[in-house]
Amino acid sequence: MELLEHMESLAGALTERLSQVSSLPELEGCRVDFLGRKGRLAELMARLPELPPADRPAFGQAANRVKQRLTALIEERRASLEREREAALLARFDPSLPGRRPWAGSLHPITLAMEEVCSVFRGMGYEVVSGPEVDTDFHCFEALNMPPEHPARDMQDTLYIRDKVVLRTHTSTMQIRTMLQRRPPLAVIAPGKVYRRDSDVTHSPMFHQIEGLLVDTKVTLADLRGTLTAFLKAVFGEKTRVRFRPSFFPFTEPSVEVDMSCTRCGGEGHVHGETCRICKGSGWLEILGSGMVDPAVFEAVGYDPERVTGFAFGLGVERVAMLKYGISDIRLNFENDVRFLSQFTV
Ligand code: FA5
Repeated sequence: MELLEHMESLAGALTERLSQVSSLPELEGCRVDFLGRKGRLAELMARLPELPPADRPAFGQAANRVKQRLTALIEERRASLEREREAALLARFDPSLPGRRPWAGSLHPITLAMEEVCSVFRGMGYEVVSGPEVDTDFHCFEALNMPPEHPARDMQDTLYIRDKVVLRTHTSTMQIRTMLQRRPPLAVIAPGKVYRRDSDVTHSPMFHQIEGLLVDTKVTLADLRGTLTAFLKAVFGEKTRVRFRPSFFPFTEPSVEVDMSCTRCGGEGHVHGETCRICKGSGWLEILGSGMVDPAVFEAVGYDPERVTGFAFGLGVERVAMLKYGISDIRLNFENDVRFLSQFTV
């Protein structure tokens, strides 16, 4: 039975081939050659009809045996190739190397600055409040002493949702919302996002403000000065100098803008003989707007301006973060580049 002998010889042929196989893809080629649908075993099986019927059962049994043997040989070689591959990988692995630290997220510089400002005011007894970013014309302008034709509305490039509904341009909306909900005395700060049509290295269309409002009887401009000076020294250091300049906001009278000594040159205006690039040589940086709450605002919320007085202020959080951490371009805050973000820690 020549066919049977031929088949029995397959194991020997495979053993010989396997001794030359040195990789898993080569082994797969070898398996296809011997055991594949058009492989050597299948070819012999296809010749079964050539045999006399009496010989066919023995041939079929032999074929099964050979198939098992070939499969076993291939699996044996596969196991040894896998062991070799693992050993090669382990040979390159140095268990004495220090491990890699898992990457951990960090708080965003804006969040850090916001937290710091809020914690200073919490320490002074202020309560943190929040309100909607989409707000009405009434809360954003009208109740803040900016009636429809008021020229001060042009000071801010407003994004409208629809008629009389805006993306708030400042957190001063929270002055109105707070006073409509509560009776004095009150002291709140309101951090949050605000929106304006504005975009360059120091202006972003979405940015963060923190509004402060304190209302009681007998609140004076001296209280405002003391509070804001203490706040700026707490955030930027005891040596920080603060100055107050007359300004204008429709919702405060008098209004004052607050400057602090430059964080880079310490108020000198120059660093190593060169003009300071942060304050442009003036030694001062504008940091927030503030003032005594205008009597017209008290009237809009039903407070008696004869009985209560108060002060309000609003500061840009990006400004605080940029000065505190030395960030030169406001847009870095919004690009989500972890190489930038991971530099800031508490
Ligand atoms: C206001 O928004 C007033 N509501 C502040 C205020 C509150 C005054 C209470 C009086 C009483 P102003 O438009 O100046 O004011 O904005 C305040 C701060 O927001 C600025 O000093 C600046 O730091 C920041 N700011 C303004 N526009 C942008 C912008 N496009 N991108 C980033 N920060 C900005």
